[in-house]
Amino acid sequence: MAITQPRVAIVGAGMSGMLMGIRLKNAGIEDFTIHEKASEVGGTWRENRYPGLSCDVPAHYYTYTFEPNPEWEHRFAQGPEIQRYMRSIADKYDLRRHIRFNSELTHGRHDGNRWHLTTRDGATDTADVVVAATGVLHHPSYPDIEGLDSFAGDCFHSARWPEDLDLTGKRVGLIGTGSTGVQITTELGRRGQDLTVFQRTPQWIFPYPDRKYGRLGRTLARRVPGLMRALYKLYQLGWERVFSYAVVNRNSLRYKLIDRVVNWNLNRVRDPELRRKLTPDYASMCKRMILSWGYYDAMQRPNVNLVTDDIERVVPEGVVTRDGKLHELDVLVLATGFRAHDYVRPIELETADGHTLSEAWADRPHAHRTVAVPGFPNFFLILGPKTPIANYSVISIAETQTNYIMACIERLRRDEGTLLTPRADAAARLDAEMEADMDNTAWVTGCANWYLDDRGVPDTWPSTPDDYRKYMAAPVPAEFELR
Ligand code: N01
Repeated sequence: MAITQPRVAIVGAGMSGMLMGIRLKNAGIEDFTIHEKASEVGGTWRENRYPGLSCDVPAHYYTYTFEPNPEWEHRFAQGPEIQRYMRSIADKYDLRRHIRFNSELTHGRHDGNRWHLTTRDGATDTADVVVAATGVLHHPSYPDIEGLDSFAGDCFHSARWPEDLDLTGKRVGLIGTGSTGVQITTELGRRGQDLTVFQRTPQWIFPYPDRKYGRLGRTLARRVPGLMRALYKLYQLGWERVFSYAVVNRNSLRYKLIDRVVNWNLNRVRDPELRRKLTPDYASMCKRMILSWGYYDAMQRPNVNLVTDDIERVVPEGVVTRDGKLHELDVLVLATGFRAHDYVRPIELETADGHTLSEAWADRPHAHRTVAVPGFPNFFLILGPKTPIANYSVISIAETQTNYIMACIERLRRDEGTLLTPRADAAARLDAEMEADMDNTAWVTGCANWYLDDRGVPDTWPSTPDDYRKYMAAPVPAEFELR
């Protein structure tokens, strides 16, 4: 017996959850619910609203391939623009009637036939197939700094920026110099804000200029849709054949070229002492490459102060560094990143024989071809373990993954059997092959970065997006058990 009309539950109404909903609709499956813990779609673009928020992947490439957007206003779209795009997708594809807002899933149990899901407020749902689209950079990572709770002013994580915060006349402290910290610094620096940046590790910065798309450009894009397809291809080629190729081939000419550019960029910092403080002591691209045209300019402004002494503790008045200096502040921003390896957790999944996902992932999260987990039938992840996630469009990667998941669902609709589970031996073999390929990547050249798991092995795809698309072209029947 097959499941001709499966009921599907999707977790999360961000970019990838909505994409999954569209894929189901295209396949004629209307019986699905998207559980969204918040009250609006958009995921990361709904949650983040810090000053300077933008996407460092060009907008015309950070777009669903089937939904080019002539309304982009910047080469690197700003957060609100992307959120508008996400909302328009929900409306255009009539997804809202499938979304249960304020529905935070906490638990899923498979009874041998179907998944039984429970939400935080006790509501339930039942599904043949569950797809987790919960994002990667989602759970804020808070620093373990003595006295942090004692700070008298506003203190918050970058992903929890208060909606009505007025920074006029305030002394702002910022901990963290990742992509987020760099974007905040660039924007607040430009605005003339009194800003103290606490840097633990300097970053390599690739200078790529933003560009405003005026009315004429947007009209042209509306009238000539081929233009948007051409821009998608152009940026895809640039980002995937240069950045993504270089990061996994660190002996390549392309890597050396990028290395020269970031060194040239650093040398634009005029003050030798400031330049010294901003000079990383690790290879370029070891941490995720940061693209910014204005960061060093902001750093050189008189209203921006760079502190490289270690933070000793936080006190009500501000931050005390190891040299004993108190940096007095009114606002403290924690741009300290995310727990990138949690994936679908803390949602707990339990199989019919009582095994949990926490147990299966006790050593580390792992997945079959990044999207399915041995032992967990009819369960799929988008942007799961070892997903390619570097300097390219994660929308493009999610498109590849949702095609693969749809092919698995089509198998359930067509073939004899109702439970599809990846074989543990196939998953382990492929995982080992991926890990053996990490040596040539820049991520393992001796810096701390969020790709690395507890063993120091990158939890990401070790090759190019093109290779990933080939790897995910179609499910291999022998790698799954269908019962
Ligand atoms: O986080 P991060 P992020 N004391 O983990 C520092 C995506 N993103 O939010 O380097 C002092 O990169 C930490 O220092 P160190 C993008 O994929 C995309 O910036 O560990 N400092 C580091 O400087 C990105 O890569 C866009 O020594 C502490 C910083 O905090 C990912 O999100 C925009 C500390 C954390 O950097 C994460 O970026 C923004 C402590 N105790 C983000 N703990 C796009 O444009 C941590 N740090 C698509």
